[in-house]
Amino acid sequence: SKPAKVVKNVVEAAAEKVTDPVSPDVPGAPGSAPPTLAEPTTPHDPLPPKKEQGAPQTRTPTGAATGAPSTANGQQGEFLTTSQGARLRDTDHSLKAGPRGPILLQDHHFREKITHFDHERIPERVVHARGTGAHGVFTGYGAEEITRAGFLRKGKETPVFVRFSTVLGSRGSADTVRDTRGFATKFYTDEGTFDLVGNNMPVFFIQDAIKFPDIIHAAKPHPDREIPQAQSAHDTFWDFVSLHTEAQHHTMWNMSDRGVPRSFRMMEGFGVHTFRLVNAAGETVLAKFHWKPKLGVHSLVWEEAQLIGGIDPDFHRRDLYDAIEAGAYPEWELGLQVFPDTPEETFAGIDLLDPTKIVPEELAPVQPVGRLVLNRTPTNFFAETEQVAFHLGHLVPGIDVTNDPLLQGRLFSYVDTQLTRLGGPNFSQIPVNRPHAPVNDMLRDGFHQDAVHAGVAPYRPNSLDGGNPFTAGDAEHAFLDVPVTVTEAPKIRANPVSFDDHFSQARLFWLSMSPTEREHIIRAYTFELGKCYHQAIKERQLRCLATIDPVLCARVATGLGLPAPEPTEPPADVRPSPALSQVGREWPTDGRMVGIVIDADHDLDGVVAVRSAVFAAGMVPLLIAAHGGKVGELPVQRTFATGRSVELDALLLAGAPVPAPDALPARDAKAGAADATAVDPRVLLLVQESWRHAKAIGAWGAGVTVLEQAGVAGTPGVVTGGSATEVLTDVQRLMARHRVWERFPASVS
Ligand code: HDE
Repeated sequence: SKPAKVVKNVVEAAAEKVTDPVSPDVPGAPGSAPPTLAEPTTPHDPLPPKKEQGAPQTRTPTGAATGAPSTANGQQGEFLTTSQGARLRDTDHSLKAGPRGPILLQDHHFREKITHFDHERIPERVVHARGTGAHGVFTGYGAEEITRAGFLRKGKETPVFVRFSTVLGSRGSADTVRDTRGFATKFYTDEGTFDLVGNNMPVFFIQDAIKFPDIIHAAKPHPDREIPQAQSAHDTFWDFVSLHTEAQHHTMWNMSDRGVPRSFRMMEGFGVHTFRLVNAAGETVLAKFHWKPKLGVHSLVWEEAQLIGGIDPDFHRRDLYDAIEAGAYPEWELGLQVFPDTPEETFAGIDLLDPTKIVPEELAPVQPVGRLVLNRTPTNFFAETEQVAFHLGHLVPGIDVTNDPLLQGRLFSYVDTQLTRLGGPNFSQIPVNRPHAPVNDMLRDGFHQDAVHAGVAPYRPNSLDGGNPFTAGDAEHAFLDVPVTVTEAPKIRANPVSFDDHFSQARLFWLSMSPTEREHIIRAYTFELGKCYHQAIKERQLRCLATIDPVLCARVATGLGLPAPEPTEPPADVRPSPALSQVGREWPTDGRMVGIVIDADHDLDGVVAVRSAVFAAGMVPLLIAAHGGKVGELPVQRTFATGRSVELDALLLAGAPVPAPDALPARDAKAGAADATAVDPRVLLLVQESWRHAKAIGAWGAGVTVLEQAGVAGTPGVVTGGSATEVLTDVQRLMARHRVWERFPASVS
């Protein structure tokens, strides 16, 4: 038989090679001792636990130092290089076979530049594609009694990133369309990232996530013509919501002034779903999240929204950016409606798991638990705003989910969509998505892996990496899945019976509106249904309105030229919630836009004074004149060609500009010479539009002539006075109410 093969230690084998083969000291040499066998690697004791093994955090989204070298890679270097760092001589000409010859395949710089460019775009979000973001800071007020979440502790400051969005439109669509707005907040807390992915409306179209593709397919442009863009005023949307009546409450919110916000800074935000909060003692409550804007909730009027869609489609994006850059930092208070965690999960008869229902604030007041200030615009829109990835499963200890079937479905959807949108599973390593808490996961590899993970044992249990990482307990701020009892029930595709009420809260909202707001709602339904082609759809939606309110139904029916149907069931007996109305209170005017029409001949001293007074009041003055550059010493921000009333919150008239003779179009000779005192028609348009949109208007001196020529002198909300600053005081008082509400027709009481 063959002798057994002798396995040698590799080290010894190597030693044999370099040592004198005849030396008797060498193992294996004739006359030497037999070889001793050893393991290929030397076993060692487990390492002591590592302090932490954070994911690579070279810089945080808020710019906080992490100790690691910066990866900032902008246009700051001295020389242009390739992506590999080779300095370039020329980036304007491709490498050709002679000046008139074909491009050579070997031109790596050409191919790198074009290939990268070809892949610059990523898929836009399937919903909420159009949005804008900002960084800020959240400060807790203290809420230990109801939740152990550390970021709500009194005085605790947490960096945040917020993204506001419309839902339906593509990335390049207009900001001011009638739509719901997203209000998503990423809190980079010490206990992990918490995402509050909310909207500016507290209810949703559907009660079960499985219906999401249906509502979105219905609301997106028609599949054949791909129109209309970013609109709900079309047949497929109204077809769906009139058939799927649980959408009627949310639809009512969209048709109200909430569907056309004045500014992201002037929107409420809502978590929509009910969450479960747990405190350090393990006690739980149910809760709904609310954002309350410091500037109040305000809207555009519909004509303004439509005009802005053409004049400045980036209106909301610009407004947020300009306000932050100007130092008028937008602010919100985070508030909680808190309910006892009972087995029924209801409050005052309202099912807390039904996302088509609100709990009126009069029944459960919103308790403030912290303050949000947005104080920094993104450095790079794509890197931050476009790549931010929210997920309502990003929870922290003290906040847990409930069984709301819409919420449960969302828990699946967000990561799933981000895998495609951000190209793989490692999007949490993109700077804006990196947690500020140390990360020590065992997720490995995959597309776009940015981390160079050390260690050999990304599994548990292990002995090779010292057994770590270890799991945490309560004392170490571990996340707690609240051990709620899951009812023993059969598997079933059904909703609780309480979800069947689709109309009572739509009526509650309607009854809570002021007469002016109701008038706006009537007009919105009439506009939207008037854009539908199918008679049957209009009639079906009118039947829904009849069940909500017969007056609403009758008015919309008149506008459509259709008979008003009888309600199929008597309108619900509900109590209004005055907190839902936007009218009737006064709010700070910080960051509001005040247009001032000037000309070289009238009271420039007064303009200097009023301009300073507008700044001092925390508002933004825009001087509007016939031409750009300067009038006297004053810089002009808008001309009669570039300025339009829709970007203003109030208008002041210091001058009475008449058109320069050569600016007039050639007239019919019979019409004779133009009236030398006739104010420039573009100024009259500014005044008349401001008036029609119920904005405060003030004039002094020559400006009073303009009011007269525009036909608005002496009407509500039009003030005159002896001096510029006196007029501004009155105008600011009117602005605190947002609009001169008396100017709107208010036939519905
Ligand atoms: Fe979303 N939603 N959603 N949603 N949602 C997305 O996630 C989804 C819902 C909301 O600025 C998507 O990353 C389903 C309610 C905001 O990046 C997607 C359902 C509320 C944003 C998705 C809902 C929201 C999104 C698309 C029904 C208010 C923008 C891109 C169950 C509480 C976040 C993405 C941002 C984005 C799914 C309903 C808010 C497809 C399935 C209700 C603010 O995952």
